[in-house]
Amino acid sequence: MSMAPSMTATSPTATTARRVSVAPPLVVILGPPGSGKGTQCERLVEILGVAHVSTGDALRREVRRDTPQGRRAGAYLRSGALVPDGLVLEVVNEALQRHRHAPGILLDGFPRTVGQAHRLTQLESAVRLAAALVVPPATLLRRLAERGRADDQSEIVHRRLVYYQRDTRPLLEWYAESGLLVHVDGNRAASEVTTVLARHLQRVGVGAHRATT
Ligand code: B4P
Repeated sequence: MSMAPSMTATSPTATTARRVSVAPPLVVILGPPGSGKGTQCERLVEILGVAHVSTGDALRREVRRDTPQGRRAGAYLRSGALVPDGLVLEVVNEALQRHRHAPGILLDGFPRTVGQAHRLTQLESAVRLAAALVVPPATLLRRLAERGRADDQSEIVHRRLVYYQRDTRPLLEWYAESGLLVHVDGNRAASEVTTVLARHLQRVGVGAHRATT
C-alpha cells in the first residue's frame, strides 16, 4: 500500500488537522453484518455522486474471478472470518486509486479493525465522517437469512457477529474520541436511512448537492 512511512498514526483527527489534501474525502460506513452498509452506499452513490468501495464486494469479485487475491481470500470469506489486513489493504489501495477523482468515497466494510483504521490514517485521503448503522440483532439475523448469501448461513453469521463485537466495535469508540462518529438508526425503511445519512454527508461537505430522496 502506498503510504508515507514517516507518518505516525495517532488519531484520525490529528492526522486530518496537519494535512492539506486534494484527495477525495472519505466516509466510513460502520455496522454489523446485515445492517445495510452496502444497501445504503449504493443509494448514496445515486444521490450524491460519490464513489463506493466495498471490501466485501471486492473480495468476492476476486474469488469469482479466481485471481491470486481471490484464492487467498476465499477460505476466510467462506468461514466468516476476517481476511488478513495485508490482503484487504491491497484491495482498498487499488480501489482508492481508481476513484482518486471522485468528490468523496464511501468505505463500506473498511476499516473493520483498529489496525486497519490506523493504516487508513496514513493515506493521503482523510476520514471526514464515520457513520455507524444501529440495528437490533433479531433484525440482522432475519435480513441475512432472507438474503441467503453463502456466508449468511446461521452458523457463519453467528461467527461474523462475534468477530464484529470483538474486532470492529472498538472502532466506534476510536472514531467517537476523534469527534467523527455519528450513530444512525438503521432499523427503518432503507429510504429513510438514506435521507439521514445523506444529510450527514452534506453537513461535512461530501458529495455533490443533489436531491436527498
Ligand atoms: P460485507 O460484504 O461487508 O457484508 P455485510 O457486512 O454482511 O453486509 P452489509 O452490512 O453491507 O449488509 P447489506 O446492505 O448487504 O462482508 C463480508 C465478508 O467479507 C466478511 O465476513 C469478511 O470475511 C470479509 N471482509 C470484508 N471487509 C473486510 C475487512 N475490512 N477486513 C477483513 N475482512 C473483510 O444488507 C443485508 C440485507 O439486508 C440485504 O438483503 C438488504 O436488502 C437488507 N436490508 C438492508 N437495509 C435494509 C432496510 N433498511 N430494511 C430492510 N432490509 C434491509
